[in-house]
Amino acid sequence: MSNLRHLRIAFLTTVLATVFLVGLPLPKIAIPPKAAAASFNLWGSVASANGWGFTSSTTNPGPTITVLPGESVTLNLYAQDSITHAFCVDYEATPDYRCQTPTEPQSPNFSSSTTATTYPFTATTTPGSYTYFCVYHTTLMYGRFIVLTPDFSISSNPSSLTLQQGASATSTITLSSINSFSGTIMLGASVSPSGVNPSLNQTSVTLASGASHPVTLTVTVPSSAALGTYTVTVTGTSGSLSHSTTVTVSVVKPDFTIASSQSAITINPGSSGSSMITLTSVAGFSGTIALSARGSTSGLTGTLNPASLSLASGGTTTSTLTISASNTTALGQYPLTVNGTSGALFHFVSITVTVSAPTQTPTIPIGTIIAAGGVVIIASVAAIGYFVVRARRKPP
Ligand SMILES: [Cu+2]
Repeated sequence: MSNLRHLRIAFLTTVLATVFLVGLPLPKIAIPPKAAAASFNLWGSVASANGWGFTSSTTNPGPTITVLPGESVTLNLYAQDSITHAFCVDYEATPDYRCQTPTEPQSPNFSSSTTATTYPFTATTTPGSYTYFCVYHTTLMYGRFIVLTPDFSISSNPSSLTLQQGASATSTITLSSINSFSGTIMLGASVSPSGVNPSLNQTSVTLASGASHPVTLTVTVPSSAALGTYTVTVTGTSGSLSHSTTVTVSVVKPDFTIASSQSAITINPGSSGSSMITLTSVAGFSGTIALSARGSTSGLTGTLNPASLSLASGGTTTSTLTISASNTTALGQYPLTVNGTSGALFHFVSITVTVSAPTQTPTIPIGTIIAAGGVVIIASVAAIGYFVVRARRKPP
């Protein structure tokens, strides 16, 4: 009985612990960026062709080896000519072709054309363009050894903002490490011409090697700001490195546009045609727009259905324009204007209306009339002849 009770307690404890652990968010484990590592196969030769190669085909100077500062480099060394060589990087600005170990990395001797001699070393942390060479065949076997300069990039998304007076919006500024850059970047924002206010949620960012970091730029437009275009520049500085990105800010008045699906329409006197009128909100406009149509002659009328529309911010709405010409409208071309009014805002669109005579039924060509007449005559003669013959045959 006591055993069963213990089991029950153990079971409940396990269930409770599981429920508790599952409910907890997973701990966020920061994974450090993988240390940069590079591997090269390198062949050396002084027999048929002097120099070095990433394949058994060698040249002098050899191929350029490019690495990151402090990178772990592994060389798989082969002697294409089976002669003894040794690889070294000369870190002097002007190479002296002497390997000053341990500051200058020197590989073991290698002489096999089939089995690689593996040589791992760590590249200098000082960026620059250096020379590698064979310890035994110096100027017959050398090449460029480049240690890239760490840097960072800065970019904005979106790179342009359209705002009305009194509004604000954000753009994401992204800082990214290039060539194993790590360090602190100081950030600043400026605007030209002055009038809108940029602000950053961080003024310094510490980047790890290979990492990216977003910063939020908020642009606030005072209600008194002049309409126009402003350029916000965000500059990041780290030591001697400096990069910037821009965000273009357009300050506009809320407004609307008016358009017609047809710019020209042809109708007959006494009939009608139609076109679709489209209203579009610009820069956050919202409100009621009254529509009216006016023809340049009394015989032409335009009616809109609906004649009053409410337009939402960022929206589009349509109304059907019906154009009618009276029976007495003189033939010709007339402009017809559709006006849209909302408070002090006014826009219009013009449509060219052509009032033309209805198309006539085509007249029958004279040849057809003559031919038809001929058929009638022949048929009549034949009919008369038939009755005459029949009358004669019949006995009285
Ligand atoms: Cu050599």
